[in-house]
Amino acid sequence: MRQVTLYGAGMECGASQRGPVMGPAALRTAGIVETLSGLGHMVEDRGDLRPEPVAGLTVPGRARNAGAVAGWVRALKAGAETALAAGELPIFLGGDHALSAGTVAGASAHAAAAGRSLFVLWLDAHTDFNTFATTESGNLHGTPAAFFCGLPGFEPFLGGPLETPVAPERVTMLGIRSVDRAEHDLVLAHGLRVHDMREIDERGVAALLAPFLDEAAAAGAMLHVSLDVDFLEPEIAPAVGTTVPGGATFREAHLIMEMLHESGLVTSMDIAELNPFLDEAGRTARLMVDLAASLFGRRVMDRQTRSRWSRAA
Ligand code: HAR
Ligand code: MN
Ligand code: MN
Repeated sequence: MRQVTLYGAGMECGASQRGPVMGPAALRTAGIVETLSGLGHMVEDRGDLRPEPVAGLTVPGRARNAGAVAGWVRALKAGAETALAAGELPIFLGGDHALSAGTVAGASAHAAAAGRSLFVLWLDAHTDFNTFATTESGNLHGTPAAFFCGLPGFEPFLGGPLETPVAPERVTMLGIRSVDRAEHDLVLAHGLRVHDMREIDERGVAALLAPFLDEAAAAGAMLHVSLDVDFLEPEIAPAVGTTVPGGATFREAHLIMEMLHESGLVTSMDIAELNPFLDEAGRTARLMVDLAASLFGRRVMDRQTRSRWSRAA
């Protein structure tokens, strides 16, 4: 049983299309509170966070809505730190993926204060590793991973440098199939563990995820999971503004969630990029809630065999 708290983060200023503002409401309508409570957890919906007001912020390059994004990043960083310090397992309901600049920064600040390391599992079609200098679109939802890994140039987000960046070698990305040219070189140079869809095809998600979970367990680490709707194949998850064909299947995604549950390692989570304006009668919102259910312990059969993770919750 976990103390799960939900925080709406309906930002859309980092995205190219409008609609993610409705994401938190759609996840609530799809029954996220009832579903997680039904699995035996203590679940509390803390309502929607609001961005901090940020005035007169200017950034180099072509970044769009930088001041508004900065306001959300500051509020979300503080929100994540406060929730984790209170012993909660927060789930942040997006909202565009720029929200993770704040949530992961908050989680890493908390981990550092607690003397633990933070591992990050990034489930996405995109690496979201652009900087103000490399972004071609100017959409800041393409930048959060570069921000929380401490790449230079993001000082305007917090009004100073990020004090507790995440070590890039503790970031594993799965599902990747769309990376910009300059972003690609940055990802390689910084040593993130990026597993693209081809690697999933060849090796399977379990073989890619298991060693990462083993390492996080051995380190006594905290684990933040950031789930972007476009990680999934668009035919099963159409409600996202940046669909890319060839995504993770229903079972690949559920298997990841089931392994995460068995690991007992997850300490915070984002559900990002849901755009209900593009959904088909709520099916994507319901799928995201079902994936969260698998992460929080829903299963078909009790396992007869012991899993490799002894800390199973
Ligand atoms: N790489 C592209 C850009 O920076 C697309 C980024 C899209 N990101 C998201 N979240 N939708 O993953 O503009
Ligand atoms: Mn993303
Ligand atoms: Mn994406």
